[in-house]
Amino acid sequence: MIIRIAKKSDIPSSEITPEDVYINRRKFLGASAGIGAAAFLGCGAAGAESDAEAADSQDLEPTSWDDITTYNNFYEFGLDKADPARNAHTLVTRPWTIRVDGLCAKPGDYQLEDFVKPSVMEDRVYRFRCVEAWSMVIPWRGFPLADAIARAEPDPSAKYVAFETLWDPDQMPERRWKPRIGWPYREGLRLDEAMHPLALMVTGLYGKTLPNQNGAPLRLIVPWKYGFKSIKSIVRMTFTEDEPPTTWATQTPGEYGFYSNVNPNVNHPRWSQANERVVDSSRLFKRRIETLFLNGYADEVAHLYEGMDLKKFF
Ligand SMILES: Nc1nc2c(c(=O)[nH]1)N[C@H]1C(S)=C(S)[C@@H](COP(=O)(O)O)O[C@H]1N2
Ligand SMILES: [Mo]
Repeated sequence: MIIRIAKKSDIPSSEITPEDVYINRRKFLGASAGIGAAAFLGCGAAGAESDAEAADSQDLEPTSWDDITTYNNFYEFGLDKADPARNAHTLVTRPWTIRVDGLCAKPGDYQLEDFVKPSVMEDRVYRFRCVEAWSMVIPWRGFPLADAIARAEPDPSAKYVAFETLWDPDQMPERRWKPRIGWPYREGLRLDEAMHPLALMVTGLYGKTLPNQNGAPLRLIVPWKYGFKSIKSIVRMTFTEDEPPTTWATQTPGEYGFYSNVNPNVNHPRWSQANERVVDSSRLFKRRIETLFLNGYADEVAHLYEGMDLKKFF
């Protein structure tokens, strides 16, 4: 297995450019990129793997606010990418309670305001890779999941942490898929993965409050895993001894595993994971880049999987 070295995976808050700077930079880059695309007309757009540009782990040019907030997967609000932005206004995010339970010393029902500690909020620009082979670069605002876990004081017997999304058919219009997907949406991590400082509990985007379609008021972001691990609108966090059942791995076990680490060497049974389409509606021509092992975060997280056969534990 080829392990590509990630040079820099996140930008400390001190280096974050405010949104207006992002936007100006983007306009400038967008214009020059347009000329480049026109010059290469005829070279073929999306498609063949060999056409994908080499990915640069340092290229963290953020995707636009509009793309991040209108091209979503949040099946409770519809199956089309545009549905969550259209429908998620019915989600009521205040008051919001998070139940912490299972194997821990401090279980309980926490109000959002008590669960989120404003003093430890950070801005992090992460690459985000969906299992459907598209990607974005997203400036999240949140706090380390490790903080929330430490406060719950998990028992030594706890080996995993499971999460659940709100399921309220009155607020969520996509009821037809309930039997197939088995909502509430569930996800989980091994506890050592969850404690890794790159794993974030997210409450914001571009320094603003997280829009409902992106998983308000509280979602998970695990940047080295496929996007579906990053569960939205979390109402429950449970510590367990055994690997918890997760939505997609339960639904289609041959296609989605519990680990779901981004891995260009392990294809989805129905498509390649070797490269990804960069979501950017401002570009006339689709751009594809190579997918990096562990989404470019191998330097930081590859040790978590030492000795594991990642083709078996996909
Ligand atoms: N509750 C819930 N969480 C979810 C999903 C979902 O359908 N429901 N979709 C997942 C998938 S497949 C992806 S790619 C990301 C999309 O996050 P975004 O819309 O903020 O880009 O959310 C993940 N979390
Ligand atoms: Mo996804």
